[in-house]
Amino acid sequence: MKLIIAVVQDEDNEAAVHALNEHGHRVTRLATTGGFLRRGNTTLLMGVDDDKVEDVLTVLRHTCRRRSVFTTLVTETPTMLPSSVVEVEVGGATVFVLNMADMLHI
Ligand code: 2BA
Repeated sequence: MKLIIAVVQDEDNEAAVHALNEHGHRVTRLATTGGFLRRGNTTLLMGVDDDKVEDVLTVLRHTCRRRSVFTTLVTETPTMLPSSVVEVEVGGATVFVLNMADMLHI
């Protein structure tokens, strides 16, 4: 079995979870915050059989989009301007697939 941890953008969260449920996958959503942009994102936890991993990845590929985001970087380096606007490409999804020893419903 695998534990899939997927960080998705909040904008894609509803569509991704809906599609995952439609495909029979159980999902736990966590409200999280990206360390770089410091914006809200959503982390999905899914415990799945090995043969379901590819289906989960396919659903995420279809529901999670890449987006460009402009963000202000504040720097404390004296030689640089106090802040600068940069364009960052976010997503589709950042996915971690971990081996899972067991999954229990108690
Ligand atoms: P954030 O940390 O807010 O990062 C948002 C986007 O900013 C990233 O998109 C990436 O394009 C850019 N970025 C992140 N760190 C950067 C840096 N040091 N310099 C320049 N650009 C940087 P994604 O790669 O699609 O990541 C989306 C979100 O997924 C991240 O939000 C974070 O919450 C999570 N994530 C990504 N990689 C991760 C990792 N290796 N471990 C844990 N979480 C990760």
